[in-house]
Amino acid sequence: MERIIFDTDLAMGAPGSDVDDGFALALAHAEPEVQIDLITTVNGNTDVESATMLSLEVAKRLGIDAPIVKGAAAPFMHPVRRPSDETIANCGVHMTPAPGYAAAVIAAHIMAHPGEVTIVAIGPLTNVAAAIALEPRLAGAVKEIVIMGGIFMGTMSDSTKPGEFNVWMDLEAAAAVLRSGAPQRWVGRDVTLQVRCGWQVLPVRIWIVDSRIRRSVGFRQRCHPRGLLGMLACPGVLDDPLREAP
Ligand SMILES: [Ca+2]
Repeated sequence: MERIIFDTDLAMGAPGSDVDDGFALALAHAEPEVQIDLITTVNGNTDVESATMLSLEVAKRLGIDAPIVKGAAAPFMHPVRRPSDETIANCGVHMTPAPGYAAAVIAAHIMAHPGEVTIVAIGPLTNVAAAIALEPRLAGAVKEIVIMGGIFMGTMSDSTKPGEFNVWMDLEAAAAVLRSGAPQRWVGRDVTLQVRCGWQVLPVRIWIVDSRIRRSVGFRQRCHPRGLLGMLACPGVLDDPLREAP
């Protein structure tokens, strides 16, 4: 059994984002050999309040009972804090995350289970770097940190955001994780760009057909009506679910 902490900037179609984090969460939940111990949220593809609310909603719809703890609202050095998404705030979701702050809860959980828990980080690395700063022994106690981040053999097309988003969003946090000494596996866009999901791809069909996921997509469409149409018209790269690949 692979025990994981799932650290995410889950946005589920907030403007400028994809549904890949929600898909990744669903895949992790569906994998019998994966146990989700904890879900933590971070500012990134959306503001951390929206990411937390959407994570609570998606987890509820999928039947995931892991605690969800809110994390960093802004990167370390460059406060690119996403504005609160009022569209999501007005969707009528009123659930409360578990108490605590993500970095502290991550550090405490890793230290309580040394060598047993993998951190799967699919957003900016602010929470993970803060956890390492809070508890330097974490680097030797975490089983592995698996990261969707970076691009190693090429460049992105957007000159205003050189590199890959999760690293670009919080460079200092990414650097702190890199130099931490923790066992880590980076899966960059070099890899994820090679895997595109279209209608012909079976997992997407399962995703749409599965009633629980369909309801989550419906929620997304309710929040952002153009989002679902855009996704269907332009099947794209699902970066973060590739963290779940063996
Ligand atoms: Ca993400």
